[in-house]
Amino acid sequence: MEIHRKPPASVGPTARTSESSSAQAPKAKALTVRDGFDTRGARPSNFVDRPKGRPTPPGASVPASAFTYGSSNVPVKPGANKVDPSKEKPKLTGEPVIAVIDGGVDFKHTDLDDAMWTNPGEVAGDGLDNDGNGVKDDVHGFNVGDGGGDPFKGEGTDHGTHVAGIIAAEDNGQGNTGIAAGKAKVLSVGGLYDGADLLTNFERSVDYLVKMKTEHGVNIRAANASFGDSYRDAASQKRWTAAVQKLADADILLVAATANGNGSNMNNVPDMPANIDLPNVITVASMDKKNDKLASYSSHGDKVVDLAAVGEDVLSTVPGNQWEEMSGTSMATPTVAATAARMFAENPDLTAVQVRDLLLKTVELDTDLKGKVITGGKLDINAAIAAAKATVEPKPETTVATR
Ligand SMILES: [Ca+2]
Ligand SMILES: [Ca+2]
Ligand SMILES: [Ca+2]
Ligand SMILES: [Ca+2]
Repeated sequence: MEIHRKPPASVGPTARTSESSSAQAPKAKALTVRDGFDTRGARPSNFVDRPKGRPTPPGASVPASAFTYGSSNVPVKPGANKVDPSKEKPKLTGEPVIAVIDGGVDFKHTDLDDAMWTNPGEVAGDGLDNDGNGVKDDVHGFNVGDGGGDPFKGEGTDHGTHVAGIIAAEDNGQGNTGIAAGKAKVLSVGGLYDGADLLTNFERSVDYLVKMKTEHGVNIRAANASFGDSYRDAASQKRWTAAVQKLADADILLVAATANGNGSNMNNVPDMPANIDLPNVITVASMDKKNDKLASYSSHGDKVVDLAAVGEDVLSTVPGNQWEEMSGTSMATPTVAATAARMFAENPDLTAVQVRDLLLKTVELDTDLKGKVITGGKLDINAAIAAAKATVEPKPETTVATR
């Protein structure tokens, strides 16, 4: 079965809706972006800070104890976070960093420039690899396509910038506000659709992230994967799994988009990396803009897709200080990644597997998702954050002796 793909917005000549689609694919190359098509065909001239279609704030949250599905649905497998105790690991401090593996992020965007991770060991623009990680001038991330330090280059930058904004666009009265605005930083791994093939680029992205976390102490907690493709050969599947296992070993959550296959069931599709069965992987389908039903363009699979989140008509950043609405599982996925960031911010001691577990346990059940996703539910941002907060050990009260 051929999985239905749509090209990144930046290479598309005009508007693409979920009905128009692959017929307009501008290039013959494999299309791997998990959507990101402009639903209007033009950039909006007036921006609203809170796009409709964004999951709504307070009130709707339900205590974790109210969830009825069995914990057997969310197995936590052993061996997820293998830690070599003999190795001295650098202490991770600061805000959680979310890696956006994608077409690159416009790190100069006025709604993102203060939301970007900045490499403290790197001097910008001197042509040197100051921090000795093998990449020159990697100040805000890495370009896996050309091996350089400028992530904002190549195909799919509209898509990558949009994904980044959903996570962390600034709460500044302009454009949109990311779910983890002010609480997380975005590290852009750009160039995913340039240079080598998707799998090789993914492996190199993982190596960069793992090195930055384990050797340079960058507080990378999750990677967003709004891309994917079907890989039928066992050798490729093994490589995908090995790369995701490296993320697991470094305690990095992988938030992955299922396909935009217009209702296709992904249970028996070797969709990488979304269908990799490792406990640090959380796989996301898209709800419609009302957060009422699975979006018509979204795929699903009650053995492989964990939950759904709003991904339709989501307003977010695109290059050149612009904002645009896009739809796809690509947009639903960073919604979950950003929520994970908020959870890591609440309790930095949580592991990737624990955050995944809490995200799944706090979903809001939805009859439309029964039999479609493992949890039968959709992301509940507030419940997830509250659950993370509840894991924080209360600090022992300091008794002030008055005499
Ligand atoms: Ca700014
Ligand atoms: Ca460097
Ligand atoms: Ca430098
Ligand atoms: Ca903003």
